[in-house]
Amino acid sequence: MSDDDTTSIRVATAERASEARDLADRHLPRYHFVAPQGWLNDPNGLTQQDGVYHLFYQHNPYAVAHERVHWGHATSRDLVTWTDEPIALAPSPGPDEDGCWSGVLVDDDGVPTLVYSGHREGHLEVGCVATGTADLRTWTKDPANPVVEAPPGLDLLAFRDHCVWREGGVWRQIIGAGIRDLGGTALLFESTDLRAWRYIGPLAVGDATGRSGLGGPPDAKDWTGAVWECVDLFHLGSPGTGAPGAGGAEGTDVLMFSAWHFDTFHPLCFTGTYRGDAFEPTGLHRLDLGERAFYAPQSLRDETGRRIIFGWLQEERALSASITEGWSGAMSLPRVMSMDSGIPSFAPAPEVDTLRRDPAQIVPDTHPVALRPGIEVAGPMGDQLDLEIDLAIPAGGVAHLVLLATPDRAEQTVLQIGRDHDQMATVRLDRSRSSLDPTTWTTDRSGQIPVGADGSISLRALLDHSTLEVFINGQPLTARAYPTRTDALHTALTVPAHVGGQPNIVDVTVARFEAWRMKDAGLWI
Ligand code: DQQ
Repeated sequence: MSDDDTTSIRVATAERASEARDLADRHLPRYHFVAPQGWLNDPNGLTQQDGVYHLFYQHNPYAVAHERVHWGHATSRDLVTWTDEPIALAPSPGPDEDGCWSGVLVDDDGVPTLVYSGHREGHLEVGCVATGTADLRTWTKDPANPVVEAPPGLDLLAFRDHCVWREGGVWRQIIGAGIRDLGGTALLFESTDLRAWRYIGPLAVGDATGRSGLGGPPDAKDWTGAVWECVDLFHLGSPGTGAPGAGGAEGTDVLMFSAWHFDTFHPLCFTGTYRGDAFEPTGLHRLDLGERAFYAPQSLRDETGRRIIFGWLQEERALSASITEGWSGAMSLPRVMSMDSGIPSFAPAPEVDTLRRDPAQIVPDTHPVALRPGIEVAGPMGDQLDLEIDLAIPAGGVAHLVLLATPDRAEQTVLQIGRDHDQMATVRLDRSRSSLDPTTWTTDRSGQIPVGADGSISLRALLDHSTLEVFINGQPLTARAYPTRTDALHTALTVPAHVGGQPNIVDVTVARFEAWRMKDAGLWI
């Protein structure tokens, strides 16, 4: 963009920032990143440079609508407090005239370079590049755009989103796509200059039918989808750069993608081996049991070597409510990804703990409590909380974490954990009474989590107004809830008296229950 464009967008940024605070509603998260105003979706261009984290994101500053999407930009030194930066990319006449869609930032021998998808209504997206100043604040689109287009001869449903890395002296990238009647895919390309790209072939292909055993059928929570959005390939779990192809024998390669098809939105990953021009999957994993509430994740390897992931927390209420409030979409908290016995495992980055205040030991670890069916332990009041709970659930046992509840339970959001297998437990988020507002979504979210032989469950729940991020034995479940009553602030841990209509006779041990209120953080203007 020219200097004039940049200046006018900076002014607009300051104006929209101050308006944003006036527009805040009770459902606006206070310690998650939200855009200064308007629309936010995918995280983009994640990087850390000289200690500073850069979070770019899909953003419409002018309307609460997924239209004419820009790249917003924010910076942070601690991953939890963010400073608004000038808009990085805006649509302009040419291949991105209707939107600058998702992409990444790479260092091209000292030249910061964005690789992103140019969007024009009615066309498949095309790959574009823009180069930046050293402070990553001002970006110039390359006159050669588009630099990569869908390869001929493939019947593609979509072609967009980029993962770019340096390998063996050349650039490689995968672009998300979907091949009609086959499934989602990541198409592999190679280049010496980030401008001229040679198509190699599909790095991996999903199974839209779900009949091959690679993921479930179309209604399954691990269906690999018709299209893969936001593909991301990296090596996890060994020393080194974490770049694809740079991993040793230790650890695993990971191919992360968001499976999409009309009303299907869920993030998945394959673990396996990237070798030559192919990715051989050995395992398929759900990245979040909350499906669309944690969508389009992108990762970065930070300067300390951690694999950090952000995702887009989509709204789960009527768009009209978001329009009235003037904002839509939040960024997840930063999650650190690791492997635990062959399964991807996630935890909030420890930086999140710096937001804790007012600690409360509801059940100290020195005095565990055996909870009989029908008995409950009251937790803290609030909707801006961090809870840590250690439980031991014997076979057949069930525990409920109740959040955002009114005293009469007319509104409540209930996380149920049931030890229904030796080594697994089923987690289910019941939102049937989350809100008296009938336009909010009530769909259950559920899945299985690993449990040790002793039935121990380690649970962390981060509640920030309408956002809920829960981590249960390393498996995340993200959801949105929008209670209407001002007294929907109660929390409790309980063992239900009945399960599935039958009396429950199994006690659950609460080994520890600690809670904190959380400070405001997110975006500092
Ligand atoms: N969002 C972007 C696309 C991507 C989708 C457009 C995923 O590039 O495929 O805003 O949420």
